[in-house]
Amino acid sequence: MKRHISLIGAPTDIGAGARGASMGPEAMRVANIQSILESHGLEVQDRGNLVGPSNPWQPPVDGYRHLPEVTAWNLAVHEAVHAELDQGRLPILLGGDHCLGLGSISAVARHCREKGKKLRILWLDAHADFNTSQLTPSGNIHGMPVACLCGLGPQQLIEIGGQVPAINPKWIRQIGIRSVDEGEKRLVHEQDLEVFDMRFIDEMGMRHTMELALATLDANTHLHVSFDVDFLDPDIAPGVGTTIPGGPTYREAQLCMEMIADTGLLASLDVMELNPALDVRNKTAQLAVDLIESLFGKSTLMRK
Ligand code: 5AB
Ligand code: MN
Ligand code: MN
Ligand code: MN
Repeated sequence: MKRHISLIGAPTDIGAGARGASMGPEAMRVANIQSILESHGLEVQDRGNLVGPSNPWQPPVDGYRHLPEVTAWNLAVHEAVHAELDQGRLPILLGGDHCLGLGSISAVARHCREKGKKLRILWLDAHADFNTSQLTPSGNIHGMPVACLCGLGPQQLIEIGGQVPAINPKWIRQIGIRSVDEGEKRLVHEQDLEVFDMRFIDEMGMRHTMELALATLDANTHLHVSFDVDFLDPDIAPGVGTTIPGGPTYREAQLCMEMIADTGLLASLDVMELNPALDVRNKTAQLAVDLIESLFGKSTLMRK
């Protein structure tokens, strides 16, 4: 894992169905993300916040809500994330809603192409985010970034990384999924996405799930984690726009993060969908920071 970290704030809720994820980056700072990572011996630079169009809060047009504004934000995220990777740093994107996973992961994919690296993406989420304009029940683009990355979406979004599709669906492992829309389900099957849903985690346990999700990595693999905070059970993480019951417990989430840390391959991270307007005394932001500590190698005892 790289020891030089850059925090990039993307304060927008442009792709979401509820307002408030725009306050996510500041809530993570208030929860001391920088000093806590520094306390683990990491060098951390806070690059401040990106700027982009404000949220016009309009209904969808042709199945997309705020497509021009979503495009502008994703272009800004793409350039910022790519610039950090180019400097050999590990970007942490502080969202912001999850439509920005497109800008972030397309930048990671571009970087991997340039450097001849393999890419593995862990998508931690209650949702598959695999809708298209035809399938979406909402028009909210935060429900579409994985499909866009796989080349299924509007031209201006799918081409952001300079190559269409930006990624191969085989590079993704989705974990914690428990809410997939009807048409979206068909597309997930059609594209053969590897999904470890909550039923799988219930039956097999988080340990076995993560062993499978992290199988076949090698020293040349860039590991990207896209952490939608609604992955977590809403009892412990109420501060998100789209809560779905039955998510990972505190211990399951910790184990998930610890096993990712153990690979030593984490090279970029998104922390998305945190919504301080719906949180209770910033506890969801604090929990996210706590889990990120584990992701960067904090453990109870010394480990070899
Ligand atoms: B999130 C829903 N599938 O498309 C849709 O939080 C919810 O980034 C999407 O995972 C949730 O509107 C998007 C119903
Ligand atoms: Mn480059
Ligand atoms: Mn999501
Ligand atoms: Mn979600």
